[in-house]
Amino acid sequence: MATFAAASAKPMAVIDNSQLSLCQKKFDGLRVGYAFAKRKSSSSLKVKSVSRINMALATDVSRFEGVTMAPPDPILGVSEAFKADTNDLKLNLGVGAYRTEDLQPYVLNVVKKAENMMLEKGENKEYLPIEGLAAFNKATVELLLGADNDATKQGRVATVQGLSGTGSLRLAAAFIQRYFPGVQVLISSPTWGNHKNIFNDAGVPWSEYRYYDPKTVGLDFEGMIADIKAAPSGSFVLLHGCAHNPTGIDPTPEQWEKIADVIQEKDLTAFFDVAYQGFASGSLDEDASSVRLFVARGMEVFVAQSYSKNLGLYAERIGAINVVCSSSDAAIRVKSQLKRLARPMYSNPPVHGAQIVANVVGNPTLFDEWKSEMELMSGRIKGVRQRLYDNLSAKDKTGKDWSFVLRQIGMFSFTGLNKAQSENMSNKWHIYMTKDGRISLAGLSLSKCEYLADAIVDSYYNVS
Ligand code: PGU
Repeated sequence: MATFAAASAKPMAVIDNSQLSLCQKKFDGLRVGYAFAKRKSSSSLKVKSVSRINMALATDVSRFEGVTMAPPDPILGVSEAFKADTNDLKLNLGVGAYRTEDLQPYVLNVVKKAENMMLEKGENKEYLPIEGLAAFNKATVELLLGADNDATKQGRVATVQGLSGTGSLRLAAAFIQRYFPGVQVLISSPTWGNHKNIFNDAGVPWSEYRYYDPKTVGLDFEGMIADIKAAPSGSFVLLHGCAHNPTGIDPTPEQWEKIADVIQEKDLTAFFDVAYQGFASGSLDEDASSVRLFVARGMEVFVAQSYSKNLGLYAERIGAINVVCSSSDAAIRVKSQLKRLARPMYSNPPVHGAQIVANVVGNPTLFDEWKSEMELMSGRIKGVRQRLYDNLSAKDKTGKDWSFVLRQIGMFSFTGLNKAQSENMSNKWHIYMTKDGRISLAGLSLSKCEYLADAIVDSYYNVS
């Protein structure tokens, strides 16, 4: 009774302990007060007292006492900290979201045009089928594998529209958990932080393969191959299709061939996460070459796609999960099960982003315009990369080689700053970044490069 007594001294006088414990057995938490009040209001207890009891129970005793405070998200939480900072110098290099040179969010012109087309057509807001918008699913698989791909023509690809990259990965993880229980997924060390959450929550065991070599600030290819070779046969291997997050280091085409060899020899299955198609090289086709190489070999693969970055549709939550199978029969069955998993999770996906993608990819004029806009975005990032490198080289009088900044690709640079140094960047310089030392160059402007270089050099040399 201690908790109830603490809630209010006065009303306790009218409740007898045995009555309450009886109630507690039947009803837990807040329902105790409600049920007790209902019963008592028809008998001896005064309504006034009852309502006070209810108040006491409802306000002071929570069913959620055992719920602990979750830590802020390591990536999205950075934006919250940035917003709370009132200093004019502040810079948000946390989340991988494209900004203009004025550091403003950017809505692509092709997206605006596609939305106008949708308005003119008077598109409705009916439910989509569970697998998503047919025109989107056709466009997305063609963008990924190429228009004339054999796997698509033979009906061997199960494509289901997903809630952007994250939702598509999560759906595939649920599929793995259901059909391959206990089978592990190998993920790169390091990787995008949410990968671990996704597999943890889906109940899929995971382990890491070596990827980043801090000594060379490059790919630990030997380590990667050795770890993949050592995986139990049947395991899934999560690979970043291009623009590896957070390192910005991708395997070369020759290395991709060797990775495919090992995966094939060891009877493993590749699971590609393609969140940056077009952002690594500026070319949609070139950035899909890793996936296309595996598919051309006839290998079965999972591919999660996202349109958050390349079409700037972050908030529309549009993406897809594709499972390339060795037969059309398998693809039909796999798709049916993906739909079955999606139905109780979110029923069916949102339509707006799907229509935008279908209109852009499916319209040759808009498609060409999109490619130019993407070159513009990736070109701006390459520009700030170069400027940052120039500034770092000029500011750092020790002669340290900062050329890794130029070799890394995509939205990010993996600076090599440790947790304490990254914290110094935020606390002293008001530059917000993830604690693993990653900065998003998509959130940097040419004019801020010098300030950033000062902050990096200070943090690198003056904080251990
Ligand atoms: N996969 C990778 C490798 C990613 O980097 C991201 C986004 C996603 C999937 C999922 O993106 P969707 O928006 O769900 O399509 N990573 C960004 C965005 C912030 C976040 O963590 O979600 C990032 O800054 O790392």
